[in-house]
Amino acid sequence: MTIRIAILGAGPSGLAQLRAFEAAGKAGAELPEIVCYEKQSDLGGMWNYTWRTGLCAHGEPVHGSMYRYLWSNGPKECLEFADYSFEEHFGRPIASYPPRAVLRDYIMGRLEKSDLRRCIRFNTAVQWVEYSGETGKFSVTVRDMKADELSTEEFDYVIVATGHFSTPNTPYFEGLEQFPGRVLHAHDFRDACEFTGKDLLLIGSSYSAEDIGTQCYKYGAKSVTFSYRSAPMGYDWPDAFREVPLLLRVEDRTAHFADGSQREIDAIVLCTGYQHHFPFLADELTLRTHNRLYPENLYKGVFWLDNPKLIYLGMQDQYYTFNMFDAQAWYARDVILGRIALPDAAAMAADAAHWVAREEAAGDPSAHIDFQAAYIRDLVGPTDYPEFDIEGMGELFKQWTRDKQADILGYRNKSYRSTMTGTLSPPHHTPWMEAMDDSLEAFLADPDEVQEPVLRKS
Ligand code: FAD
Ligand code: NA7
Repeated sequence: MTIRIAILGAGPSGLAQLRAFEAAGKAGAELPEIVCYEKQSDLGGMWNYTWRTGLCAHGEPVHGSMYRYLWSNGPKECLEFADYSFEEHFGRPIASYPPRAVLRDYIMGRLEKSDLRRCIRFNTAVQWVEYSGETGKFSVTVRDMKADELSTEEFDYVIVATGHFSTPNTPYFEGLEQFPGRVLHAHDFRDACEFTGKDLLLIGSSYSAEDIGTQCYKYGAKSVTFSYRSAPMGYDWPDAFREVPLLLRVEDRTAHFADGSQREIDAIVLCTGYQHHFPFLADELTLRTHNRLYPENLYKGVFWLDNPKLIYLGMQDQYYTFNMFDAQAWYARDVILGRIALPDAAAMAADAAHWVAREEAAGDPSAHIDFQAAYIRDLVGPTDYPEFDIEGMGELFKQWTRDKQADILGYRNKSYRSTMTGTLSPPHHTPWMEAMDDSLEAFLADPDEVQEPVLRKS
C-alpha cells in the first residue's frame, strides 16, 4: 500500500520537503502520496505579507509577522538554495540584501513549475493530529476554511512545518494597561510610518528589536529606546537611539527602567520573541522548546524521539535558513524512502543529547554559526542534496556580524560572493537608508532608470 505523508505548512520548510520529493521523483523514485495542508491562500509562509493582524478572514490566527519595508536581515548568499541559485531565478546577479517581495519570488519560483504544487490544499487549517499505536497511523483533522468543513485523513508520516515565529511571547510590565499610546507585539507591527515623529520604546535586544527600531528611524521616528533583559545589542547607534536596561513600569507616558532612568514615550513595541506553539498536536507529540539552535528530543534536529514518524522541520533558531530546511527535508525524505535507516531509540537519544550539549558549549555568535554549519554538514552528507560550501557560507555569516558591528544602518549596502555561483553581488542602486520603496520592481530596476519615484515610499 502506498505510504501517505502529510506536510503541515507550505512555507520555506514545507516547500523544501516538496522539492526534495520532486527531485527524487525526477530521478526515478516511486513517490509516496503527499498532501500538504496550508491555511493561507498561497505558498510562501512567513514571506507573504498581510495587512491583517489578529484573526484571518476565516477566524484563524494570522500567521504573518512580516511588515512593509522589510529587507533581508542577512546576506542572500547565506540562504541560497544549492539546487537553484539567485542567478538562475533572476537571470542575472542581484544585490545581497533584497526586500521581502524579492525573496518571496525566489522561494516560490523553485516550486512554480513543479507538479507537486497540486499536492497543496490551500485555505486548509490543521486542527488536530493524533497517533494510534494500534494502526500505526496519524489521524489529521483539518478545516477547509472556505467551505467551513472538517475532515479527517490517515497518514503514515506527519511533517510539521508550521514555523515558530507567529505566536508572540508577550510579557507583562506594570502600568501597560494604563498607557495612553499604542502597545503591540512585533508580530502585529506592519508599517513604520505609523511611528513617524514618535518616541518609541522597544523591549528586547534581538533581531526584531534591531530591525523594527532601525526601520522606524528610517521612516522618521523621533527617537528609539531599546530596553534589554540580558544584554544590550551594543551597536554604535546614532544619537536618536539609546539602549537601557529592562523596563520596570510605565506611569502615564513615562517609562521607568531598572537603572533608575526614565523616558517619555509615545508607543511600545514588544520585540520579545515567539513561542513554539502547536495547538493542533496531541500532548505526547508536542515539541516544547525555546528558540535555540538544537531543540531537545529531536534526532538530527527533526525526528521526534518518541515517534520518529513525526518530523519537525525548521524548528531551530536560525542563522542558516532556506538551505538548512533543504538539508533537513532531503534527510527526512531519504528516511521515509528507506534510503537511510534510523538507529534504535537509545542511539537516537544519545545522538540528540550530544548535539544539545555541543550547542550549550558554543559560547558566542561565531561558535553558534560553526555549530549550525556542522549540523547541516551532518545532514547533507548521506543525501544527494547538491554539495555546497556550508563552511564558506558560515564565513559570510561571520563577515555579516562584523559588518553589522561596523555600521548597523549601512551593513545592507555591502556585497558578498555567492558560494554557489562564485559571483560577487553588485551593489544595490540605492543605499538602504534611502531606499524607501521595497517593491520587487524598484529593487530590480536598472540603476540608470532609478529616478525620484523609486525613492518614494511605496
Ligand atoms: P513559515 O515561513 O512560518 O511557514 C509556516 C507555514 O505553515 C505558513 O505558511 C503557515 O500559514 C502554515 N501554517 C501554520 N499553522 C498552520 C496550520 N495550523 N494549518 C495549516 N498551515 C499552517 N529568515 C531569513 O532567512 N532572512 C530574513 O531576513 C528573515 N527575516 C525574518 C523576519 C521576520 C519578521 C520573521 C518573523 C522571520 C524572518 N526570517 C528570516 C525567518 C523566517 O521565519 C524563515 O525564513 C522561514 O520563513 C521559515 O520557514 P518555515 O516554513 O519553517 O515557517
Ligand atoms: P528572539 O531572537 O527569540 O529574541 C527575543 C528577544 O526578546 C530577546 O532579546 C529576549 O531577551 C527578549 N525577551 C524575551 N522575553 C523577555 C521578557 N520577558 N522581558 C524582556 N525581554 C524579553 O526573537 P526576535 O523576534 O528578535 O527574532 C525572531 C525572528 O524574527 C528572527 O529569525 C528574525 O529574523 C525575525 P534575552 O536576550 O533572552 O534576555
